Amino acid sequence: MRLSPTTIALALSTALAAAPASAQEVTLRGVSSFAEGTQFSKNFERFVEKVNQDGKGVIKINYIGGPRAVPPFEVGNAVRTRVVDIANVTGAFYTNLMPEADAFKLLDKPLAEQRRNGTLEYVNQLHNQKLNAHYLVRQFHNVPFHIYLTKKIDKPDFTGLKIRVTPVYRDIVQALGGTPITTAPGEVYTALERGVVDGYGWPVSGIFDLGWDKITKYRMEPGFYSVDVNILVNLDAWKSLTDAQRKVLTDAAAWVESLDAENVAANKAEVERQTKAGIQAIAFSPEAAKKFLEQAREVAWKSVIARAPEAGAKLRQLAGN
Ligand code: 173
Repeated sequence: MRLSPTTIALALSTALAAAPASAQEVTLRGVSSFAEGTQFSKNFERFVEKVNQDGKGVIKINYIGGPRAVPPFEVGNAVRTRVVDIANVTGAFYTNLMPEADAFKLLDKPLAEQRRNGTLEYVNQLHNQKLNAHYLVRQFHNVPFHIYLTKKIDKPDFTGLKIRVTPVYRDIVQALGGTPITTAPGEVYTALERGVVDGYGWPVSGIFDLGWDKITKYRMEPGFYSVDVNILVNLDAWKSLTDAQRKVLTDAAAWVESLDAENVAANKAEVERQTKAGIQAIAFSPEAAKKFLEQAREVAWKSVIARAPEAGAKLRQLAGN
C-alpha cells in the first residue's frame, strides 16, 4: 500500500495528538462518517461537547469533522489503523473489514435487552478482534430505513429501477428485482438529479439535510430494519486511557444512548415534514407489507451468514428474529 502524504501527516499528527498534553489530559482525534451538523452526526457532536465539558483537564476530543476529513467508507479503517482515535460511523460503512457489521441493522431489541442478553458485549468483541476498536455505544436503533423513489410503484417490485444503496439495502433491492448502485450519502443528490438512480435507501429521518426532498416523490412503506450509528474508539487508544478518562467517555456514551428516546417523536415529525413537502407514502396491503418485511429480514440474514457463518448465526440467535 502506498501512503499518501495526507495519510502520513494525519497519522503523525494523531500520534502527537493522542500523546498526553499534560500528565492528566489526553486529546482524541474524532471524525464522523456523516456530514457535519446533519441528522446522524448531531448526537455525536453533542457527545463531543459533553466530553469536552465534563472532561476538562482529563480528556478532550478534537472533532475534525465529517466526510471531507475521511471518506465515509474509509472511516472504519481509519479507526482500525488509528489515523483517528474515535469515530461516529454506521456498520454498513465497514462491512468490507467486518461482514458481521451488516447484521447490526437486524439487532432491533431495545438496547437494555441487548445489554442484558450479551448482544452488545458480543458486538464489542467482534470490534476488538476485527476492527481493533472498542465499541462505545450504539445510537438510533429505533429509527427504521425506507426506500425513497422518484417513480411510483404499485407493488414491492423494483424491476427496471436503479436504486442507490449501501450494504444496508443491497440484498433486498436485488431480491425485488432492482439494480443496486452503491454511493456515499454525499453523492445521492447528484445521482438523483442526473437520473442515474430512480430512488435511494435512507432512514426515515435526514432527507432534508442535503436537499433530497426537492427531488424525492415517494416514500415506500413500511419502514424496515433498525439504524445503527456507532461510536468506536481505536482499541490501542482505549487501552492507553486511565480509568478516569474512560469514565468520561463511558458516562457521555450512556447519555448519548439515552438521547435515542427523542427519536420516537422525531421520526413522526419527519414523516409529517415529508408529507408537507409533497412526498407521498406508497403503502401496500397489510399482507404485502408483512411479506416485504419478512423477505427483507431473510435475505439480509442469509447474506450475513454466507459471509460470516459463525458470527452471523450467533448474532441471529441473539437477535431472536
Ligand atoms: O444509506 C446510508 O448511507 C446508510 O447506510 C445509513 C446508515 C445509517 C444511518 C444513515 C444512513
